[in-house]
Amino acid sequence: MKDRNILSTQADLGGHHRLAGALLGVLSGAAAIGASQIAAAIVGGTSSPVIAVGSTAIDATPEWLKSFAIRTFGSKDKLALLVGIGVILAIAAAFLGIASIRRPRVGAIGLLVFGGVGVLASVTRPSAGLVDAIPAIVGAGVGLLAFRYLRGATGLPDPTRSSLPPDTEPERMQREPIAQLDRRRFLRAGVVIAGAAALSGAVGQYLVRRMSASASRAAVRMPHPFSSASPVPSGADLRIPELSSFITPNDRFYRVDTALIVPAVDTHGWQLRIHGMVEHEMTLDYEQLTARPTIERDVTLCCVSNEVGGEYVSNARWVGVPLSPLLEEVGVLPGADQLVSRSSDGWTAGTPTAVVMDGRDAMLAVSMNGEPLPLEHGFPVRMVVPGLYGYVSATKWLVDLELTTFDAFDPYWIERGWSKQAPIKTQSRIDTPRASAKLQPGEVVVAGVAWAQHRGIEGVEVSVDEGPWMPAELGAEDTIDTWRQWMYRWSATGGDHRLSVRATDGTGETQPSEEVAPFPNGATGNHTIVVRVG
Ligand SMILES: Nc1nc2c(c(=O)[nH]1)N[C@H]1C(S)=C(S)[C@@H](COP(=O)(O)O)O[C@H]1N2
Ligand SMILES: [Mo]
Repeated sequence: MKDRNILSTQADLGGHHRLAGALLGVLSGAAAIGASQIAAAIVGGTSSPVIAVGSTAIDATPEWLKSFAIRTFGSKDKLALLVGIGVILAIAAAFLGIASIRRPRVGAIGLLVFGGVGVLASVTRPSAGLVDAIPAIVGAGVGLLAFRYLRGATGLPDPTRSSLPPDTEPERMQREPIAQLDRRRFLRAGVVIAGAAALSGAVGQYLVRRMSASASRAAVRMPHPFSSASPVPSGADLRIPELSSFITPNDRFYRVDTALIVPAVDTHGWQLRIHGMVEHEMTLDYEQLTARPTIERDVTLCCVSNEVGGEYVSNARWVGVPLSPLLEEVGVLPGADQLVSRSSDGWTAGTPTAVVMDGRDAMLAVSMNGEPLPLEHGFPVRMVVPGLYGYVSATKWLVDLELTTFDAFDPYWIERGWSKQAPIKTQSRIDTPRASAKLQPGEVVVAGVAWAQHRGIEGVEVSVDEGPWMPAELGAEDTIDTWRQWMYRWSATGGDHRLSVRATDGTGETQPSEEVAPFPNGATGNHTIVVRVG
C-alpha cells in the first residue's frame, strides 16, 4: 500500500513541478557560484572554486585526452572545459532540485556535497592555503539560503517540518504539492535570485580577472631597451612650484577612455593579430612581442577634447616595440592607408599608415616611466604615436591591428563625427599663477608648458593685458615629441591683469589665436587667465 503511494506521488509530480524543481536547483547553484566568485575576489589568489575544480580536472586529465581537447577546441580548450563543468553542474542541480520538491533534504545535501568538492579542489591547488576554502564554503552557505528562500516561495509544504502526525504524511504528500505550487511567488523569487547570482557572478568574475591582471603586471619583466632614450636634459625641468613636472608620474597622468570598468588583460593568453591588407598575417604573443628590439622614448600624449588650458596632456618615458619594422615584416599592401588598432573591449582608432611608417617613433608600448603600463593606461600593450591625438593613435589594451583604407572603415570617434585626420595642434598653457590668484606686487614667475609634438617648440611668448608679446625663457628641449616648459618673470603692479600665452612650433608656425572648440579636431585659442595683484 505504502509503496503504491510513493510511486503514484512521484508520477503525480506534474510538469510545472518538475520545471519549478529544476529551476530551484539551477538557481540555488547559480547563487552559490556567484557568491563564491565574490568571496574569491575578496580572499584573493586563485581561490575561485569553479576555476579550482577546472584546474584539478585539467591536472587529472590523461595526456591523450588533453591533446584531443586541444586538437578539437584549439585555444578554446579551457573555455570548453569550463562550459563542460557548467553544463554538468546545471544538469546535476536540475535533478537535485526536482528531487528536492518531495525531499528538500536532497537539495541541501547536494549543495553541501558540491561545496565540499569545491573546498577540496581549492585547498589542494599548489600554492593554496586554508583561506582558499572560504569561497566554496561561502558559496555553499549562500546556495543553501537561496535554496530555502526559493523552496519556501514555491508554497509547497516542507514534509520535514510538518506539524501533522507522521501517519497522515503519505496521504498529504500524495495530494497537496500539486495543488499548492505558488507560481507567481516562485517566479518572482526566482527572478530575484537569478539577478543576484548573475550580478555577483559577473562582478566576482571581473574582480578575479582584475587581480590576475595585476598579478600578471607584477610578474612582468621590463625589457632592457635596445635603443635607450638620452637622459632628460637637466634644464628641461625648471622645477618651479605649481609648474607641471617635466615627466608626469603615472598616477598623475591624465586618463581618457570609454571604458566604464578598466579592462583587465593578462599577459598570459594575450595575443596581437596583425592582418587585413598585408602579404602575410602575423600573430604575436606577449613573449614574442617583447623579445623584439625595443626603443625607449619620451613622448607627450594629449587628448583632442582638451580645452585650451585643460589638463588632458601629460608626458612620459615609454618603452615599446617600434611599429614600422613590424608593418614591414607583414608587408603592407598598396592602398592600405589606414591602420586600425582595436582594444580588448572593442574600441578602435585609425592611424594613417604613412604616419606610422615615416620614421617617427610609433611604437607598441609596454612600459611607462619605468614600470609595466598601469592597467588604466592600457596594460599590457598600447600604441603611442608621437604627434597625433590619442583618439587616432593611442589605443590601450591593444589586441588587434588591421590594415585597411580610410574609405572602408570608420573607427569609434570617427563614427561619432570627429575628424579622421588629427595631428596635434600647437598649444601652450599657464600653470602658475592659477586663474583668479591673488598676488603681491613685484616679481611674479609666470610658467607653464607648450607642446607641438613632432614639430617641437621654438618659442613661447607672454602678453599682459593684451600688450605686446614678450618672449618667455624656455626649458631645455628634450625631443621634438615632448612638451617644453617655459617661464616669464613679470613685474606685477596693483590691479586686475590678464595674462596670455602663445607658442610657436619648430616649423615657425605660431598657434592660432582664434578660439575654436575641441570638436571635431582639437581646440585652438590662447590660454588667458585673470589675476589680482595687491
Ligand atoms: N581602448 C581604448 N584606448 C584608448 C581610448 C579608449 O577610449 N579606449 N581613448 C583614447 C584617447 S581619446 C586618448 S586621449 C588616450 C588617453 O590615454 P591615457 O588614458 O593613457 O592618457 O587613450 C586613447 N586610447
Ligand atoms: Mo582623447
